[in-house]
Amino acid sequence: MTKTALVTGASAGFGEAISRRLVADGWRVVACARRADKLAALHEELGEALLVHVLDVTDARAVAALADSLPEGWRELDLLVNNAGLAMGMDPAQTADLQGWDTMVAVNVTGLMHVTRALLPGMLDRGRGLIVNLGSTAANYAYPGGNVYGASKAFVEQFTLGLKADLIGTGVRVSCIEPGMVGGTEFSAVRFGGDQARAAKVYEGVDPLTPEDIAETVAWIAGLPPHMNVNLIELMPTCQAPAAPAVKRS
Ligand code: 8X3
Repeated sequence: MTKTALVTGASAGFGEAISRRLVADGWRVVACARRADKLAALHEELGEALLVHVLDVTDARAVAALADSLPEGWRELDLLVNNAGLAMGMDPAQTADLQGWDTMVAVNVTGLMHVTRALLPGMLDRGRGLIVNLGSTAANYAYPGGNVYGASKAFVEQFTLGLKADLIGTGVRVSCIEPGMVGGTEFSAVRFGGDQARAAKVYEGVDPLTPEDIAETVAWIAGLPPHMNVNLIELMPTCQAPAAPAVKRS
């Protein structure tokens, strides 16, 4: 039987690659994002296996109505990929833009929380389902300017583990993927407010992970037998390692 997934942030980057991969693997995908034009292009490419659903995860009312707003036949979700997320700015906490902080919390924390809460009842009724949350290595390895972004991803990790505790015995599984450096997405450009040159510099001379690597991981987790749960999985490109603690010498 064809399985159905819902992917947030499906208009670009990881979400787009994950949607593409799931469809290639025989899934049907409800692709959620704010940008209708990007979703329409993905629909054009992937066809009827992809359902476009325009959604802003920070719109609490739309998220609360999410399960009921899906068309008949698309409501029995086997997989939720909580992918929508962003980093805004890399300034130190003492000078960082508060609006950027609020947006990160609204999307990475509140949005993820609300989407999860909206879709959990259906999974519990059916006694099966999988939630895959996109975290980050930034959750566990702090770096200058990572402040609220890292903290929001630490939330994603801990929320995943909390869900795991709550969902024991229900048949619903939950996983957190924590990638390090991934290239080929708009993540870095968004982080630097559209400064493409600065964004590109991050990946200069490195061979980072790709969105397809993340999609591969989601596909692997989603294909595991029902008795297996990946709690947390951390990924880095071969050229990256957790940084040593900083020391300020006089
Ligand atoms: C992104 C990882 O290290 O580029 O989640 O902030 S990092």
